[in-house]
Amino acid sequence: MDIDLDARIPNNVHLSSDKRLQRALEQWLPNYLGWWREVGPSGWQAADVYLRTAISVETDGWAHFGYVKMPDYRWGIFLTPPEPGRTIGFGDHLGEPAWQEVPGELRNMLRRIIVTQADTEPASVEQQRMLGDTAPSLYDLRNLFQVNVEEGRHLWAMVYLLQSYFGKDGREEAEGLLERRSGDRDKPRILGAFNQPIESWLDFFLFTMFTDRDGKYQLCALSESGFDPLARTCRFMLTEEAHHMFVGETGVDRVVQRTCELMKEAPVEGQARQSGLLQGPTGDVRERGGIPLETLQRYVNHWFSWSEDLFGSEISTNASDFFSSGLKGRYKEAHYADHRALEGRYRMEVVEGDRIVDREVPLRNAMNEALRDGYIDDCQRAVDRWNRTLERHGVAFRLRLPHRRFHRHQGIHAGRNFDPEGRPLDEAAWAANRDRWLPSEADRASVQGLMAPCLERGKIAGWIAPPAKGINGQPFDFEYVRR
Ligand code: BYC
Ligand code: FE
Ligand code: FE
Repeated sequence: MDIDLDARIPNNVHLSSDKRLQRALEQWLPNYLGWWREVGPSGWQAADVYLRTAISVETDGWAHFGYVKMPDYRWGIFLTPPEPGRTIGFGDHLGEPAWQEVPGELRNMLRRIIVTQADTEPASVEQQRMLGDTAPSLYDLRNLFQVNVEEGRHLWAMVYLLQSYFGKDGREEAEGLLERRSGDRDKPRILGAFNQPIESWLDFFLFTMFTDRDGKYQLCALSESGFDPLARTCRFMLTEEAHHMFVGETGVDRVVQRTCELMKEAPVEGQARQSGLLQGPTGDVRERGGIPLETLQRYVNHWFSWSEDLFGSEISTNASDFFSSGLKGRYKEAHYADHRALEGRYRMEVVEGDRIVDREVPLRNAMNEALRDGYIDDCQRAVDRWNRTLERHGVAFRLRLPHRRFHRHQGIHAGRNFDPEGRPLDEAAWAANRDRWLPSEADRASVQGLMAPCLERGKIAGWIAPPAKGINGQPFDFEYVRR
C-alpha cells in the first residue's frame, strides 16, 4: 500500500486522485486545527514531544518515533490494505461481496454508527485537556499527548468516511463533530461517558483503562462490517488503541504499587495481622501522599459503570438491525459457528418488579450484551493483574468490578438502584451508601490535592510508581517532552 506522506493530509487512499474529496478535507483541516487549539491540550502546544506517528500501515513500519510539536503532528488517513474478494461475514447478507459503496437503504443507519463512533474521539481530547498542568512525570505527559493526537487521528479516520461516502450530510456531520463539546449543557457529546469530567490523572488512567477498552470492543465489532472502508479504517485504529489501554492498565497498576509501598513504609498499628497481611482501612496512605485503595475502588466503580453504558441496551432492536444488515458484527465474528444468529437465544437476568428473573432473548437482540460480556471478562483480567500486585506486596485488600447492574444510566437497569453486588436497593439505601461506592466530593478534593506536576527529568510524583520500562526502548529518565 503506497502512502502519500508529502500530501497536506498524509494518506493511503489515493486522495490526490479524488480532487473533490481532497478539497473537502483540506477545507475541514483548518477547522480541525482551530478546534485543536481551542479545546485540545491546554499549554504545551509549542513543546517538542517524543511521539509515535503512523507512516505506514505495515506491521513493522507504522510506529515512527521522533520529536514533534503537537499542532504539527501529521494527522493522516490510513486504512489497512484491502482483502481481495472479501465477503460479508454475518447477518442477512452473509457471503455476499463486501460493499465498497454505501447501500442506499443502509445509509442512515451507517451514518449514525459512524457519527456516534466519531463523536467519542474529539470528546476524549476535550475531557483530557487540562491534565498537562499536573502530569506526574514527563513519561506520563508524553503518553497523554500520544493518546490525544491519536484520538485526533481517529476523528480524521471517521471524517474521511463521512466526507467520502455521505456527500452533503457527511460534510455537515463533520462540522457538527467540531461543534459539540464534552459536558456542554446545550451541545453535549452524544454518549454519556464522554460528558463526564476527567479532573485528575486518576480519572485519566481509569478512563483509558475502561472507556478506551469499550473503544476496542466497538472497533472490533465495526472491523467486521460489510461496509469495507469502515472495516479497514477500524482495523488500523485498533493498532493505535492498544497503547491507550496499556496506559490505563499499567497506570492503575503503578498507583496500586505505590500505595502498597506507602502502606508498608509505615503500617499503622493493628494493620499487620495474621500471616503478615496488611489489612483494614488504608486512609492513612493519603497522609503520606498516596491514593487509598478504597478511593481507587470508587473510581473503578465510576468509570467501569459509565463505560458499560457505552454498549447500549441489553435488549436492543438497533443492535439487531446493525447485525442483520451486516453493518456491525460481533467481537471476533470468525470464531462463531453460526454467523446468522437467527435461531440462538441469549439468557440474561432482568428485573421484574422487585425480583430478578432469568429471561431468554432472541440472540440478535442481545448483541450489545454479548459484546459487553467479552468486555467485562477483559476488564476482569486487568483487575486480576492489579490484585496480583496487591498480593505480591502482602496487602489483603482486593479490587473488584462492581456488578453490571450497578450505577447504570442506559439499558434495562437504568433508573433503578443496585449495590455493587447487583442487589436491588431503595432510594434511601442508595443515598446512604452512595459515597462508599462512588467518588465523593471529599475523594475528588483529596485526589486533586495530590496532583502537583512533577516535570523534572527522571522524577516521578509521590502517588504513583515509575513504569517498568520507557517508551520505544528509551529509559524512564529520557526527555520525553522538551519545553
Ligand atoms: N449514552 O438500542 P440502544 C471509543 C442511546 S468508545 C447516551 O440501547 P444501541 C473511544 C442510543 O443512541 C467506542 N446515549 O443502543 C474511547 C439510542 O438513542 P435513540 C464508541 C446512549 O444503539 C475512549 C438509545 O440510547 N463506539 O471509541 O444498540 C476514547 C437506545 O439505544 C448510550 C461506538 O459507540 C450512552 N452510553 O447501541 C476515545 C460505536 N447508549 O436512537 C474513543 C458506534 C445508547 O433512541 N455506536 N444510547 O435516540 C453504536 O454501535 C451504538 O450506537 C451504541 C449504542 C453501542 C453506542
Ligand atoms: Fe479512539
Ligand atoms: Fe483510544
